[in-house]
Amino acid sequence: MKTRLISIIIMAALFLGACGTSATQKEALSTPTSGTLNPTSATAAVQSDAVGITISGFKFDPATITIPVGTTVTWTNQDSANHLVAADDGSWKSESLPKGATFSHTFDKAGTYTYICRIHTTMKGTIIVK
Ligand SMILES: [Cu+2]
Repeated sequence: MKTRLISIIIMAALFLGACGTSATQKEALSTPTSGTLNPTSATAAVQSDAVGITISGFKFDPATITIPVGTTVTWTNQDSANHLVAADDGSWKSESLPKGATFSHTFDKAGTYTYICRIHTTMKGTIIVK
């Protein structure tokens, strides 16, 4: 009789232990999921090989940046007008970006890349990749 009671207690303890483990796993799994729901802040916080350029007042800010090879540059349009970022050599270009929209390009080769806004061709920028 006593042995049976002990085995029931052990079973109960194992059951509770199993529940505790699965709850912890659920929490661990939900953490990256909620992170991907907010890509803007997650990208800024985690990736050190990423830089941002603001499009504001019909200017790229900063207009010229120097970055290491492999850096991802993200342009964010803060103007009410649409802008379309495009490399002078035609190797990459964004869509027409409305206010608040972003465009990203990763620079995998060293070189000096000049670009313009296709809509307002007086807007110019330079990315120097080293
Ligand atoms: Cu523009």
